[in-house]
Amino acid sequence: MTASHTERITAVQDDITTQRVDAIVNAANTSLMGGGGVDGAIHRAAGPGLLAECRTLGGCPTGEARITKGYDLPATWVIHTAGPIWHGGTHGENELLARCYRSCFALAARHAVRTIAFPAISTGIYGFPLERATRIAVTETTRFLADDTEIEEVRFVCFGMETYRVYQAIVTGSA
Ligand code: AR6
Repeated sequence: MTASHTERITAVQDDITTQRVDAIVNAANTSLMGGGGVDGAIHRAAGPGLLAECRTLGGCPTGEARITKGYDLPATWVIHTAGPIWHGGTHGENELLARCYRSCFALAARHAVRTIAFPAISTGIYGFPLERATRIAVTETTRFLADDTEIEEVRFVCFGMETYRVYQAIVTGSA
């Protein structure tokens, strides 16, 4: 029997590049050519094969996602998504961020992914307010899992204490 969708959502404070899951998500940019933050960390840990494959993809519009192999990472797959840059909240940022999560889940489903780890997309360099972004991440995940029986774990990997605190509160429903 499949665990209820809330039991399948976890939050940890860790580095996403070390996660032993079927797929990790990369908070990339529309070029898919690497960058700073979690994108830089993933490319460094995966090795040059990742960038070589990314070069063949022709970029990724904001809100969409693309999948590559994981190369030297413990994860089999990397799902790259381009989150929205925060421009004050009146430029469709909420919907674009929600679309990132939906696009990632759609690709995960097509590749028989059972365990998937997400970073806090758009909340670093792109400046999306953390609590607002976390609510969107958890809402979209809960919606997806309500109709899905294949995914066993959606792990939110938080890079700092503050991010972890916010995710933990929202995932457990105490905020
Ligand atoms: N593991 C998990 N989370 C991490 C890691 C890590 N190793 N490193 C950073 N984070 P950001 P964005 C967290 O800036 O806001 C890049 O240049 C970080 O603390 O990586 O979507 C891309 O190429 C924050 O909580 O991504 C784009 O140009 C979260 O990951 C741009 O940054 C997201 O922060 C994307 O900006």
